[in-house]
Amino acid sequence: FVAMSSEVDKAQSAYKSKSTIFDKIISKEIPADIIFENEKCMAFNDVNPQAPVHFLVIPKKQIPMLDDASEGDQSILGELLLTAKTLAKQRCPDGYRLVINNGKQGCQSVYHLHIHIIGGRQLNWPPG
Ligand code: IU
Repeated sequence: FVAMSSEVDKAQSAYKSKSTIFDKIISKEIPADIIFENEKCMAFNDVNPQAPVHFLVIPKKQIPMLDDASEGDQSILGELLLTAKTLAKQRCPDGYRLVINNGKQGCQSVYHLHIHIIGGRQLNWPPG
């Protein structure tokens, strides 16, 4: 018997909805450990960190998943990546990893596009 990891569990039962908990973090309705914010995006520490450094970079615009991003999202996608890089470089000078989980089998549990930035220890490859 192998127990299903809770992250997989969550992803199995997650679905797209009009708004998510990340919208409430953006609007400050619920608190988060915010490390960066500008008019287009926000970064905050993950509540369930998988490494010494684990934060998320999200667009303020509602894009449920990478699948939903379009040509018109080019500049926000670039902004997310550059924001992730700038923050990661400061926090993880020896290296880090970016991850975007997309859909059920990709283990996505919150349907608001987000980049995971993970580091602060030696990471393994391949991921599970
Ligand atoms: P995923 O890629 O959709 O599986 O990642 C969602 C992440 O959001 C996951 O790592 C959660 O720990 C994290 N998270 C959070 O930081 N704050 C929250 O309120 C919720 C999830 I809900």
